[in-house]
Amino acid sequence: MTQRDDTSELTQDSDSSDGDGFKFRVVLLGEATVGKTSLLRRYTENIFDEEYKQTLGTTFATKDVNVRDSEGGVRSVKLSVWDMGGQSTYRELRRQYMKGSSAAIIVYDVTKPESFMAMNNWFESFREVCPDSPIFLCANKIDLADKRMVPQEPGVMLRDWFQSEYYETSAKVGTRVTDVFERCAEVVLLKSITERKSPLA
Ligand SMILES: Nc1nc2c(ncn2[C@@H]2O[C@H](COP(=O)(O)OP(=O)(O)O)[C@@H](O)[C@H]2O)c(=O)[nH]1
Ligand SMILES: [Mg+2]
Repeated sequence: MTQRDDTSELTQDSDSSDGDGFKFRVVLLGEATVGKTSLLRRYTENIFDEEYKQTLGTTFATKDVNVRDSEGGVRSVKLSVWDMGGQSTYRELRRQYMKGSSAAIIVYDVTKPESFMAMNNWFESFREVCPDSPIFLCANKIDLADKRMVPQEPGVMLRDWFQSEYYETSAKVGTRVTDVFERCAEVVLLKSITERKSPLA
């Protein structure tokens, strides 16, 4: 896992490609303690830590994903997934962090209704900065079935409202974690190829 604690080069890390390789920036959003860092570590390192360590500064991890394109060829996609820490309360920092993102994964904790209630704020602040980038919702911590407070229905409503995709995940057990990131890589790749074939400008 590559980690970096400063945000000075954020915009240089945006959607770009060299040769056959595609590189995309994806941001993790959502309230503190919903499991953003845990989802990223489960995906990139396949580990889980019960102990909560607040994310200080902004970090990212990269991972190469092989994605099948619409012609049946396999493309290598480098995802750099950004994980923002507690400074997300500063609006300007948050905007800098989101700028140039090809997609967002917005996470809530199914045991914490307030994290679900905050989803619209995250959605709107992302949409302001990235009007066309796809969004993926993670209803996380589904392993805590007996503590679950937010059922599937409101999650599906949010999916329709945001025109996003919805995943019920557990960073602890690993449920659907790879699916979210790989589907995200696929969607951003296909979108990028389509836009390149028919540039709007
Ligand atoms: N049971 C359970 N705990 C989780 C899950 N994901 C994260 N946690 C725990 O929730 C706490 C906060 O997780 P963290 O990834 O640091 O949240 P962040 O603030 O959104 O980055 C930690 O104690 C994690 O161990 C999950 O899927 N299931
Ligand atoms: Mg964190």
